[in-house]
Amino acid sequence: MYKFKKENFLWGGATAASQVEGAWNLNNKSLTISEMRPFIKNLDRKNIKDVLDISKENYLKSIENKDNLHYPKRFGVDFYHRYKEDIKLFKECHLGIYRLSMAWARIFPNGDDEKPNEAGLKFYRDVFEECKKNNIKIMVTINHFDLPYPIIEKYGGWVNKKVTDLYLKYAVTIFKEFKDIVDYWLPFNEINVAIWSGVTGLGIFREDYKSNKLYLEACYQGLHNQFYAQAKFIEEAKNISHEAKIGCMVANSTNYPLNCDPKNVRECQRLQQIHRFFFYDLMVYGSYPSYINRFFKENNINLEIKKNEMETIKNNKIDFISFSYYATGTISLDESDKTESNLTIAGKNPYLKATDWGWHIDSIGIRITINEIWDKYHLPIFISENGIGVLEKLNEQNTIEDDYRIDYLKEHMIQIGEAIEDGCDVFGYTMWTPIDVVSAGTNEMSKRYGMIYVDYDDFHNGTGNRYLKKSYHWFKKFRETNLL
Ligand code: BGP
Repeated sequence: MYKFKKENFLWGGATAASQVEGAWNLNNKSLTISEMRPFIKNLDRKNIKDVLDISKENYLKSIENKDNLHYPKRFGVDFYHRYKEDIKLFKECHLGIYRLSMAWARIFPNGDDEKPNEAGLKFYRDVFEECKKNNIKIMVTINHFDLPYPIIEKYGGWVNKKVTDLYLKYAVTIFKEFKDIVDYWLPFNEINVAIWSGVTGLGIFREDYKSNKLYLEACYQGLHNQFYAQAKFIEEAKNISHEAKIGCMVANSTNYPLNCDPKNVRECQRLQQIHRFFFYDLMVYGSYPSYINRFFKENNINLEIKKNEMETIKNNKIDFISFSYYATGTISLDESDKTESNLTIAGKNPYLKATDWGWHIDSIGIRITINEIWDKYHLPIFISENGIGVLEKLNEQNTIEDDYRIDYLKEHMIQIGEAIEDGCDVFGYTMWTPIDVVSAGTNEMSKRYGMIYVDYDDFHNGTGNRYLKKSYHWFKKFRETNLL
């Protein structure tokens, strides 16, 4: 038995609006980019390129949906109508914090509306009040992969600096409205995903650019605009309330060199800088690090970066670091076996087992990652996503004996405990996810992460009823005893 020693540690769960809410066109909400990706039958789970790289034409076809395809994120798990029941279940297993995202499209459906949509504000106020009634703290992700489509149609996504203004209007509106009830804020989910999927993170279509170079340039420009938007939001929020706690969120794709050949070690270092550390470095130190400037130069990437934007970035830094951690991969310059890994492709690791989606299971990696991030940045750390996706079916007792999930969570939680003993300041953890949700990457309902089972299939057939898995009872007991 392992005793988790840190007191007042925040244990909780995370979800995202487009993966749980449903009610995609109710009460004035507009369509979002995540609701324009269809469910793909006969999907190759170990190669999800086709799902991620759907064409602009297919995105646009979804608007009229003449082909009658199923768009899972339009339905989620109906949290919009069932949130009271879900929050009650969260409370009963002692979740102390709930990380959820707000849908921009519920608050400013067209992006440039003059006034916020009252129905959208009311929905989130009701949800937040329900959390507080149940003694659950709240962390809000302001934007989690669901840019309203009208903003893409009219402005072309984040490559356009005008979107920064629209975002600020939205972010500052909800901050003013909810600053007294929300405990922590994350301006963007997995900000680095933009470099793997411009459409997901930035609303930028590959087809709109004549070459790879121009597309890459647009993605980095969009990212710069997000860095500035985040810093400007921090500035405005702190002017309204000094107390505001605002962090970043990065998809922490830790990779190891495949072996000790220095060529591979160096390549691993280079890619980790570009894919991971660049984001933390910029958001913690407030300037573009030298290695990314070299990368821009070598790839002929020219960005429009204004002096006042860099000043704002320099002067308004994050209070804490948060990241998602699911899996690790390997890097090698030689041709090596590849596998899927949270929205990216990674080299295989012969020492690790993998899930049905090819994601390596690596609990020690979370301790390594926390130590690395703490040593480099010395800012408090919050693990904002961690969990395991599995194919599951209810048994005759209407439950699931998900010992593999208990093992996964337990091993990762022990390693977090060890990282804290190493001296790292980690203050909380929200598992992905307390309840089954639609998958961000593959749009499947059947890729289940929850401790609570939801009775919907990939086509949203089912009662939507909630059932408790074995892990739910295990987690509840852990919260009562601190024993793992
Ligand atoms: C992260 C996202 C989440 C979540 C998770 C699991 O990238 O922030 O939204 O879904 O990954 O990914 P998936 O749903 O593709 O298994």
